[in-house]
Amino acid sequence: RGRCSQFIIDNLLIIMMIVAVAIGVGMGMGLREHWAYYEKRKMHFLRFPGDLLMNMLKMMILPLVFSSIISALASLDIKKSGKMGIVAIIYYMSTTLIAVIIGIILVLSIRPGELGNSDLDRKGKEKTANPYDALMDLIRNCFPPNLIAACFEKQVTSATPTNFTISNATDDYVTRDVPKVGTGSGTNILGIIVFSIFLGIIIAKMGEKGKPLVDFFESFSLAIIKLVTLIIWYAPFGIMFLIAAKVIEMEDPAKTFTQLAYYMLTVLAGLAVHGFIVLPLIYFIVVRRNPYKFMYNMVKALTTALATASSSATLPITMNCLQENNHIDERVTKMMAPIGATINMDGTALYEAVASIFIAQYNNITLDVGQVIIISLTSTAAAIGAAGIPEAGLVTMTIVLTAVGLPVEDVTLILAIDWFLDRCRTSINVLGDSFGAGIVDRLVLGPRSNRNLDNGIMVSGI
Ligand code: DAS
Repeated sequence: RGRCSQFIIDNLLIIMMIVAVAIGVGMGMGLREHWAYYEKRKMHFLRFPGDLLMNMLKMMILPLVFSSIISALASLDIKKSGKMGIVAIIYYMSTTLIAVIIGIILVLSIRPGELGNSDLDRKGKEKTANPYDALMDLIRNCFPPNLIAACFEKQVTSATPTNFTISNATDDYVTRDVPKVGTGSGTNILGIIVFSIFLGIIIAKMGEKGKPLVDFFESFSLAIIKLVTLIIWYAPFGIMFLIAAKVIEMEDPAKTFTQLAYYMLTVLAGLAVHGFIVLPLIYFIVVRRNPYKFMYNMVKALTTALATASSSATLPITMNCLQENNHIDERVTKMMAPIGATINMDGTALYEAVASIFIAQYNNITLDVGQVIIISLTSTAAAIGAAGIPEAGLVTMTIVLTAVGLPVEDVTLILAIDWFLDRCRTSINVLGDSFGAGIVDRLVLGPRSNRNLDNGIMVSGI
C-alpha cells in the first residue's frame, strides 16, 4: 500500500478533525448573516448533531471517572512493586501538579480569554468570596453527603454563597444559562473523584482479596475506553456543527480567533517550560546525568507521540527507547512505562487547567481561590482518568468544567485547535513517563556504575 495512503489511514481521525473544523468555520461564517431567517423558522438543524456530541461527552464523565481512576490505582500492586511503586506515585503526582501550576500561572498572567474584552465587563464583577469560604466549600464538596447525591441529584452546597456572578451567554441565536456555581447544579465531580481515589487505593491494598474488583474495573475501564473511542470517531461530524453554531453566535469572530491564538500559545509555552526545563531539571537533580541526552535518546518515541496523539500507541516505542537507548533496567521499564502511559499525563493536566481558566475568562467569569484549587485538583485527577488515546484530554475536560460549574458547551471554543494541541501534550506526556522511568531506575536500583550484574542479570532486588 502506498506510503501516502498508509499515512492517511494512520491519521484519518486527525485529518477528519481538521476538515471538520474547516467546514464548520466556513458554514458558520456563511450562515452568520442569514441566521435570523433560520432562527425565526426554528430551523435548529445546526444544533442537533453538535448537541448529540456534547451530550455523549457529558454522559461519559461519570463512567470515565469511576473506571479509569479506580482501575489505574487498583492495578498498582503496591506490595509487589514496593519501593518502585511508591517512588513512581510520588514522581507522577508531583510532576503532574507542577505542570498544572505552570499552566495556571501562565494563563492567569497572559489572560488569553480576556483579550479585547471591554474593561467595563471586568469592572462590573462583584468581589469574589473570601478565600476561607471558598476553601471550606471546596473541602465540603470533596465529601458529598452520599454518592447518589453526588452523582445524580442537584449538588446543594452550603449556605455560603460563592458570590461571584456569571454573565449569561444570551444571544439572538443561543440563550443558554450558565449554571451558577455554589448552588451548583449537576454532578459533584470532585466528590466522585475523591471517592474513586480512596476506593482505588483500598482495593490495591487488599492484595489477593481485591483481585476480583481489580479485574472488574480493568475490563470496565477497557469497555469505557472503547465507548469513548466510538464517540471520538463521531466527534468530527459533531464538531463541524458545534463550531458552525459557535461561529454564528460569536459577537466578534476576529477577537475570538485572536483569543484562541493566544490560548494556543499559552498551552505551548506551558508544555515547553514543563517539558524542556522543569522535567530535565528534576531528572538532573536526581540522576545527575545529562537530561538532554536522555531526551535525545527518546526522540523516536516523542515524534511517534506527535504523529499518533496517543500515549498508548507510542508505548512500545517508548519502552524500546528506554531500554535500548537509555539502558533503563527492563523490569523498571515494564512497570513504569505502561502505568505512566495510563495515569501520568503532565501535558494533559496542564492543558486542562489552562483550557478551563481560558473558558472562564472568555465568559467574563472571575474565578476565586477555591475555584482555582478545584481546577488544579480536577485537572490532575482528569489527567489520571484520561486514557492514552487521541482527544482523551478533550473528553475529560468536561470533568474539570463540570466541577467548577463552567459551561461545558464552551469546549467547542477550543475544539478548532485541539487536534494540534493534543499531539503536543501527548508528546509531553510521553516525555514525563520517560523521565519517570529514568528517575525510578536510579532511585530504586542505585547508580548504574555500581550495579553488580551477575551474567547480565541485575542482582540487587527491587
Ligand atoms: N492524547 C492523549 C494521550 O495519548 C492525551 C490527551 O488527549 O490529552 O496522552
